[in-house]
Amino acid sequence: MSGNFSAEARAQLAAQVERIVAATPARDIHTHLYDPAFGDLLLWGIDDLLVYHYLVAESFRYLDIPYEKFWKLSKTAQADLIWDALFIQHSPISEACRGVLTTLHRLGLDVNKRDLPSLRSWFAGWQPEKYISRCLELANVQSTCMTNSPFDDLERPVWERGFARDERFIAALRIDPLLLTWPETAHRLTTWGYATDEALSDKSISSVRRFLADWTRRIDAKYLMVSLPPQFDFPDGSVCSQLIERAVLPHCREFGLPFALMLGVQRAVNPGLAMAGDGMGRSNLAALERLCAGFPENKFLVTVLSRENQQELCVAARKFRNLHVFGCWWFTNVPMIVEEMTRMRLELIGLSVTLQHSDARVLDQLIYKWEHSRQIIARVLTGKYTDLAATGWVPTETEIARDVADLLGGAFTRFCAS
Ligand code: HDL
Ligand code: ZN
Repeated sequence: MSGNFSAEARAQLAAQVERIVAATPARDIHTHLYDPAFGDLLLWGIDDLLVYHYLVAESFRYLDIPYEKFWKLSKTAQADLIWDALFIQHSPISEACRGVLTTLHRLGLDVNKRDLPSLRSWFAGWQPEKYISRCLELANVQSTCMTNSPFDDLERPVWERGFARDERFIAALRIDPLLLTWPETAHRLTTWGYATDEALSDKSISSVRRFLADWTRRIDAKYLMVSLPPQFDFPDGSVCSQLIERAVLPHCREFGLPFALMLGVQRAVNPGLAMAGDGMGRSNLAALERLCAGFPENKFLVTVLSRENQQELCVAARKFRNLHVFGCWWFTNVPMIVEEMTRMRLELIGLSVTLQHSDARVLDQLIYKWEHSRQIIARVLTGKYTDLAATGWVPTETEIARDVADLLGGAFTRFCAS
């Protein structure tokens, strides 16, 4: 089949890749989901799907209700407003709207009825435990990494009480308040028994190290994570830089854990929108290169929010084997950019990348976020394998399955173990 890889052969290859991508379980390496032991912190069902902050932001483009009035409404009333604005008054063609419909459709519901009350009664019939398995099965997700913050007053007590873990929910230690709001965090650490002063004395640093070690062990964290603004630089003498260099990176080396950086989020550009009010900006990836070069014993898991940063990130990954690129984060998780990023990554860094994570906040979102991503990954991979076949190199079923497993979490697992 070299040279002229026939149209029929290409169609067979496309079907083969699509089947393998659909059948390969994914490891979802960043979500905001919770082990069922956290009770109501694990969001699921039609109303949580509708009040997802992506849809809140989009519905406010049509709603003239004051922000404060909206936030005082019940979740059901908020969902009613969003459903009417984004699904009834206008066709639900945005990625976040389409996602709700994909999820409902895959659950076997007839969205064409446009009947929100009947959708609600269907969800009322489910228990969380059973529904978790249903969603993971439909999404073909074998495990999800949570976003676990000791600074979250609702989450912390559950960890302190202890609970039997659901092994499908993996922990990741989120440390934004430590790096971004040090003065307040120093005070909180002191009240928790980690005596720190605002000045980053050696005593403070060792307290921070003890805090990180205690929580890493308590939750069995698989990596540490922080999201950073476009202005992030390293080193720049800031408290953030010093805490990274003197506490976080030594801790990660001691425990053999990656440090995950999510770069480019501009928090609260519109505070009235609450969680829906964050924006983005282009990051300075020279800071990342200095981290990777300066700390070759550390492992960096990185995703960036700006489309304009994606090529630089791929090139940085070509330079530093201690850098692992992951996911199409947040505002890049729309088909036109996912397709571009997926192709760019395969062409620039091959298979040593984790193409996607869901960032799901609502359990049922796993179904659409992975359905939409798998469609694109299969399409782009088919194109790349077709390019190979044109040289006479036709990938075998085993090779394709191996490659897809790598792209959907296998490469991440090896990177963490390296
Ligand atoms: O900081 C993060 O982890 C982001 O993913 C935010 O949680 C954001 O609100 C989000 O959910 N993006 O998908
Ligand atoms: Zn997230």
